[in-house]
Amino acid sequence: MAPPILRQGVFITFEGGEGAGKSTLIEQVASQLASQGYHVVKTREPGSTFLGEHIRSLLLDHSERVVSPYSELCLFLAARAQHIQEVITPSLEQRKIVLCDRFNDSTIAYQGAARGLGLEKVEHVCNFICQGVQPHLTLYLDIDPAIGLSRARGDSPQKIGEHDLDRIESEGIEFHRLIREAFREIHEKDPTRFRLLDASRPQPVVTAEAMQAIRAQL
Ligand code: Z5A
Repeated sequence: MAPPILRQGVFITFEGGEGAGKSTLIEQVASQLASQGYHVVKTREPGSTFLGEHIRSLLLDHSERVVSPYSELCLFLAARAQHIQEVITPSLEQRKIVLCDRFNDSTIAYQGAARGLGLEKVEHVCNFICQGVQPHLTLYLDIDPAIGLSRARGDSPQKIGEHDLDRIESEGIEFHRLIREAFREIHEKDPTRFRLLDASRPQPVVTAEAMQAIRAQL
């Protein structure tokens, strides 16, 4: 069977709090799309380029150093600018499906809301550095942060705080609640592009709903 031909590249991002199931979902979606003959690129932020992976380790390093929220924002954006130039734009030009773990909406939720830099200001700088590259579809995995954090560390919601987490994961539960509120606000403003999936359901159910949304986009 001939591989399906896309008229243009398709850029799909995956968003959610810690342990919502983004990486797992991307693996499932990528394998289903590849089995149907689509050319798929899996990528993530921060990371996926030489510069981006270095920035990732700086950002997630769990040391006692205090990082300015503005420095944090600039580093995430630096990784993104490089990622767009090296990976996202070339893949879209080759009419591939790009599946990206986190993008601008994470920056708006984490730095804009939870770090308090302001949702609109952060959205504005994100748009500036992206130069028109925006996701066609975003699948937001919505989950109670207590459940997400416990999934991320593979234990029960009662044990929060007992594990060795990275610098951002180890913020308190209130920080993670602000992130969820911000994601929900983005969904309310733009429900067509920013699709909310209830991530508390079993993984195959979440994947089936994600695939339905993706098929509609293709
Ligand atoms: N960050 C930021 O602040 N600003 C930005 O602009 C960007 C990022 C781009 C990136 O770390 C960090 O950077 C992140 C946001 C911040 N904060 N932190 N920390 P990361 O990429 O390493 O972390 P993450 O994106 O949060 O990934 P994660 O914790 O690995 O979560 P996930 O990918 O959503 O979950 P998962 O690995 O697919 O699943 C977690 C576990 O749950 C795993 O055992 C699965 O088998 C299980 N799972 C998955 N789905 C289900 C369902 N449906 N039911 C039950 N169990 C499930």
